[in-house]
Order: sequence, then structure tokens, then C-alpha cells
Amino acid sequence: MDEQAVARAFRLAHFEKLGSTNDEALARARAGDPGRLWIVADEQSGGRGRLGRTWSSPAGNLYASLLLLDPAPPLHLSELGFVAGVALAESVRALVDADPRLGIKWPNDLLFAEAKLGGILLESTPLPGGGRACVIGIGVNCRSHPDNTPYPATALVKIGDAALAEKPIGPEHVFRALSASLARWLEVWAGGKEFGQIRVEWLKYAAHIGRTIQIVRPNGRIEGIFKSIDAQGRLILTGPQGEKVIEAGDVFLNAPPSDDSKAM
Ligand code: BT5
Repeated sequence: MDEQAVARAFRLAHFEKLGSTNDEALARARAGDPGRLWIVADEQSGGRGRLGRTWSSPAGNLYASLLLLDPAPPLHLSELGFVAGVALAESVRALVDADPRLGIKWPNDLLFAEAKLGGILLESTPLPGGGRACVIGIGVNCRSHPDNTPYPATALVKIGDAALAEKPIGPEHVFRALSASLARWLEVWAGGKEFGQIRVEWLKYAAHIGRTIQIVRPNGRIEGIFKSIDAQGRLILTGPQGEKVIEAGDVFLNAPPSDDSKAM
């Protein structure tokens, strides 16, 4: 897709500061925005992660949310996180010279050398006139990252190899590449008809396949070997008792065992 086509693919609203780009996108959808709109902020005062967690959002990093109206039948909407994950990995891959330490942690955190470089927050809301608005919120650490997170964090500036030193790693550059890549992968996905193609691409970036992982969920932890993801993007875990399909949770390598741990 050429630059002009990318420019036509989406509209863009840019802010110096917002509470959360996802909140702004959801509010605009409720107010009647037709969708295919990027909301980008230089910094956020109330950046959010999943399950009400905080996303550290100082200036210097990318905070962007794409609003889409009814992008797919409801059963396929959760696949959008994987479409975004593939687009995000592809756009950052070019910046890190295809370094194999770049990966995606299920469901769709961007990792570099086992540390979190970016995250994706997918949200949706019913619209007053019918239909659903979906928002893909993406944060990428370009110039800084928080310390003391349960999963270690990193930023593009820290990767610091010689090749990267020559690359533009500011949020505006990451955003341009991401927007082009997401436009392309949304077309490939075709509203869920071609999730199989997204799945194949996602698996190329998947971190931890074949390794023993712990999945932390609100109702406890479960341990097993990460085999693959299924046709809906759910994680397939194998253990002595066979296979288990996991819909949601946080993946850890070598998380310290605790009383509620349960091996499969
Ligand atoms: C995510 O949540 O990874 C989704 C993050 C999505 C952020 C974007 S920014 C644009 C848009 N607008 C928003 O308000 N949000 C989206 P989760 O998997 O729940 O990870 C959250 C956890 O990651 C936190 O509890 C921290 O431990 C850690 N964390 C917080 N800020 C971080 C950062 N900048 N980099 C790495 N880890 C971080």
C-alpha cells in the first residue's frame, strides 16, 4: 500500500495530551463518528491497560487508538487484537532490522528480549443507533519505559544497537509504519474471513511456543507447555492431563510458584 493510499485509509485526530486515547475514540463513536479514525496523543494522564491496569504514558512514546465501526461479525471481534499484534510487530521489525528477539507475547504484548515494548488494549461498545464500535489502543515505548513492572519493560531507545541508532524511533515514525501496516492487515483479515492468514503470521512472531509457561488468571494460575493458538486465537496449553484451551490471562515464564498454582 503506498503512502497516499495509507493517508486515505484512516482519518487522524492528534492531541498533545489526553486522559486516554481509547476513551476519546469511544466517546467520538458514541457521538456519531463514522469510524476509521486514529486518535493519537503525545502523552496520557489516564492511560489504561487491560483489567483496569495503568499504562504509564509520559511524552516521548506512542499512544494511539484506532476506531472502527462494525469491522466484523461479533464472534470475530476479539481477533482484532491479533491483527493489531501482527501489524505492530511488522512495523517495529523494520526498525530493529528483523532482530529475532522481537516477539509477541500472547495474547498481544510486543516483546523485545523478553521485556515488554508495547501493549494493545481492545475495547468495544454498543452504539446508540445499533452496531458496535471497536477501539484498538496501542502503546509503544519509544524513549522511556516504567521500572518495577511485574513483567520487565523496555523501550526502543534502550535496544541501542548500532543499526537502531541510525533509525528514526520517535512515536511519529512508529505510528506512520504502524498505520500503513494495520491498513494492510485489516484488508487481509477481511472482517474475520481470513483469520487463518493472521494466525499463521502471528505464530511467526509468537514468543514462548514449546516452553513451559504459567498463565495467571483471576481464578488462579495454570502451568503447562504453550503448544500453539487455535483457530479463534485461544492459547493451547499441554500437560500430563492433555490439552487445555485458555481464553484469557497473563503469560509468565518462570513465575514464582504460589499456593494457587496448578500444574496440568
Ligand atoms: C496492555 O495492558 O498491555 C495494554 C496497553 C495499552 C495501552 C494503550 S496506549 C493507547 C491506548 N490508550 C489507553 O488508555 N490504552 C491504550 P496489560 O497487558 O494489562 O499491561 C498493563 C501492565 O503493564 C501494567 O499493569 C504494568 O505492569 C505494565 N505497564 C504499564 N505501563 C507500561 C509501559 N509503558 N510499558 C511496559 N509495561 C507497562
